[in-house]
Amino acid sequence: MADFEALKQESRVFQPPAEFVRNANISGMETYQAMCAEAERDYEGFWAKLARETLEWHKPFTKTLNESDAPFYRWFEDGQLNVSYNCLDRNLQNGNADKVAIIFEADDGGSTNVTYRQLHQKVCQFANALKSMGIKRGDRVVIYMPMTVEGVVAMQACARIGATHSVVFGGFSAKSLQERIIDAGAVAVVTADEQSRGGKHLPLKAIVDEALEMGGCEGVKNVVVYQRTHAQVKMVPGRDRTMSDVVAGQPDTCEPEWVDAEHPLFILYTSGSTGKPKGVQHASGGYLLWAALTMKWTFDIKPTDVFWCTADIGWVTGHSYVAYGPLAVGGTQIVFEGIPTYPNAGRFWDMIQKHKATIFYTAPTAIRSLIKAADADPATHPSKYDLSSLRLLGSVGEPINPEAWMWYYRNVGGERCPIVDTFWQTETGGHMITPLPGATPLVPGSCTLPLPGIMAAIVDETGHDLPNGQGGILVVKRPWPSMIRTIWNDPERFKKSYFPPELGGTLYLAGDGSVRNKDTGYFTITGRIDDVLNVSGHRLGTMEIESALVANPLVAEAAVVGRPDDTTGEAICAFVVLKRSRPTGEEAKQIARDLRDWVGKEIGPIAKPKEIRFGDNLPKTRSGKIMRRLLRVLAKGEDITQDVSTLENPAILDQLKQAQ
Ligand code: 7RM
Repeated sequence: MADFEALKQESRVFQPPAEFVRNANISGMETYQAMCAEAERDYEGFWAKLARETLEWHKPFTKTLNESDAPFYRWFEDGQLNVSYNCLDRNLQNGNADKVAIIFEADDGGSTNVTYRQLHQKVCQFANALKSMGIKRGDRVVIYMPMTVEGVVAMQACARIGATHSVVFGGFSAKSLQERIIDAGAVAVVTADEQSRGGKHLPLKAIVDEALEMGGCEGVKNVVVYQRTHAQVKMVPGRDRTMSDVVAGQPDTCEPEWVDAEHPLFILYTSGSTGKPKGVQHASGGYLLWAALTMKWTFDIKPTDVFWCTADIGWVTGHSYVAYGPLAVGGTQIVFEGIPTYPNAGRFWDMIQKHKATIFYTAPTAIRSLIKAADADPATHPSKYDLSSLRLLGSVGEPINPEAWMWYYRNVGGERCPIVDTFWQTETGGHMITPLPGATPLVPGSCTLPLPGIMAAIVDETGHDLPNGQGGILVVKRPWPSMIRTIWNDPERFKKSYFPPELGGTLYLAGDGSVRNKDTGYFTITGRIDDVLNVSGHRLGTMEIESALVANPLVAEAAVVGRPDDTTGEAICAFVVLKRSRPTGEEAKQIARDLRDWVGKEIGPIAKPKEIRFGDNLPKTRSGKIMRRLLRVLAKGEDITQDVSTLENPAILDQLKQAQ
């Protein structure tokens, strides 16, 4: 157990405010420790009790965890429920009907409130519309939508009828969208005419058309178009209809489809270490349980809170902490369509002031860019706004450096709000390692300790426990309810990726390195140990970007690495060998620009390399393996000090050293 006495000696430790300790849902370190001990003592009993208290079951479960087909774990498997019922109907019955569920703020600054009753009606109408198209339990529906109430409605409506949604982030290209539609075997796509971000209108429907025209998507029989901007878009007769058309005349109630707890609620594609994104499949019961519980534990949500998670519904954070978690606990939340820097970099602070947000959850990359912006334009500094409504701050998506943490703490939180630095992943469904605001003393840069019931540990390459102070591989020793169930269409890859035989086959491999503090046992995440990059909190596989580059007719070979970046955390650096001779000067610049656009088209703008360097070759071992380790050193602009005698072509390093 952690030695909390030791924390008192540390220079920068922030104790939970008295107010929090008095009122928090989990109050004090002793309570936290007692909960952890309870989970240790009776693991299944611990989870069963929480699942009964937190969710409403149509048919109660009698079996908590089935490990007979490990690592394909099954939770609450003989129980039945409906996720949308738990998020909406429950709130109509418990006095929340006229409570604001969503404060929607549009890109242009206009805002509207949607109550639980109204949201329920919208979801029911759209659920009925989906049913009228013949969409039924188990069918997959791809959602390619802007951050709007209708995006949440589309997700909840799928859940209501037992259809499995797969949300694709609106920044992904037609090609990426097509791949996901095919892999998921989608029967319908829900989209919008355009999205409005930062004052610009960006096409969505046209990208859907392009994706569907690429072929292989013949299973898609219906495309529903939410008219966000009312732009003229092509409508294919018999396939495409507007959202207002399909809901017109639909009843505003819809009997929920009761599904087994293990029924797939959604598939969300995420990058792995090979080229093809993985369709992470989540189950209804266990996933919702953790989305709701972490709202209560990590965010300490109370009936009067105004919760704001800035993540897009295209990412897992927008699933758990926009579309499901806040509704499952009857919370009021802000849904924001726009971007942090429009009309200026004070937008977040302005919105917190305007809507009196009490809990604010964003990514370190946003904080870092707003620090820079506030330096450049003091009018956008948080001190220019009244942020006194805030009581809790959160961080997610990548490690937060202590400098950014301190700025956030001082300038946004007014030194009164705890910061919960939440470590988790698409695969984990919800928070894993995070402070509890009414219990955990905070240390900037550390995500502190695992939540009760989460058996996180650090091991070596053979799966053996490492002592505190020694860096290693982050694993989870026991299954937990909201964990990934499988990779859609690829159970073998699921086993190999997350339960590798080298670690013994029973440990969940997160893919991150970590180290625990010698005295406190606090975890610090040291970054991915595989070929996954984290650029502005977005997960991207190096192989994915390499495949996109070599698909260009000019390119013979490409190697992609990450390098540290002050704002985006990591930046993408690509080393490219062309089929023709190595370009230099203006020509190199032009080809680099073309290749960046190419990657933007192949994957999406988020995957565009920040830098491209051309070489006659890449550094390779005698057996032909590209030495990415050396390329990472070069990308950082550092000199190579390692022994390069095993290289086939050491001379190439000099050529690749220079940025072009
Ligand atoms: C929620 C999300 C997951 C990867 C994960 C880490 C990194 C996320 C933190 C973090 C340090 C954090 N899902 N990561 N949160 N690293 N501290 N608080 O981001 O699937 O898109 O990414 O993100 O590397 O493995 S994700």
